[in-house]
Amino acid sequence: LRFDRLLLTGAAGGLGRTLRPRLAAYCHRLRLSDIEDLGSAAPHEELCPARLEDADAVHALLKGVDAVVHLGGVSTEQAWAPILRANIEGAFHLYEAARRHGVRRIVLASSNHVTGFYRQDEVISPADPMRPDGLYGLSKAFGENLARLYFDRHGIETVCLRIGSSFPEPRNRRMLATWLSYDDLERLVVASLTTPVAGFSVIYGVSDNTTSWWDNTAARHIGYRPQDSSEPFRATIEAAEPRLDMNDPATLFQGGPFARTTPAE
Ligand code: 15L
Repeated sequence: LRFDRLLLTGAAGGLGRTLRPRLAAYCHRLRLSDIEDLGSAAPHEELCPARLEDADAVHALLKGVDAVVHLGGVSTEQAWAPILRANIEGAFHLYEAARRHGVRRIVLASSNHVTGFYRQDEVISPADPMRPDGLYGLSKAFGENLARLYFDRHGIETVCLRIGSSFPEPRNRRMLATWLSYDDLERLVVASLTTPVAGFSVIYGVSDNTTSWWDNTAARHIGYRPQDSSEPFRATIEAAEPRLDMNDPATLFQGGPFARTTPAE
């Protein structure tokens, strides 16, 4: 057990529900937050529902916490108002609260949609300029820059995880490149929490897939070694999706369907 108290935000979401039982092994107390129902608390758990745009609630959330896994916020492309409240104002409140309460390490769920307008025939690294594929990706770009500011100015360490597609199995052709297995997700989050020197790091959250758009050499210093691959799913996925529409932005760009024009725009 490395931590006295860890905070997991977005604990009722897809990845929050996945990490909730897995993080128990690394802390004495796990504080869980979301706006959705968190169910009932296990003996080691503290349930703290909070809206991220509520500064007071977020400050209370960070009190007495050693490190944060921040998954909370909007996780899809949608209208600007909810993105502004949860991902921009919410991220700001989180970092201000971390500063005020002396929290030294944050693992930030960023997204591959920070660079979603690179093409699928390009291999990029975290050093390449951001190219968000929509308002959601833009909000994640803000989160990464916010984290950078709070490291440069206040020494709060952040590992920004540009998560690809984390589901039980890859679901389509694109996910052959972007899939992050749940076991690799746990490896990545635990490495990000426990590496002695994290500084400000940006890493793609992806398994060891044969097809890859992301050079993840930058992940080596935190000790993340993916052990899963989408390759065993390839034949089934390609058979189900034999043709690709080469005029569809979802085929051309790394962000897939997020790179299409949406009603929000
Ligand atoms: C994301 O950022 C979303 O939160 C997730 O639901 C997936 O759609 C993922 O990206 C993806 O790119 O597959």
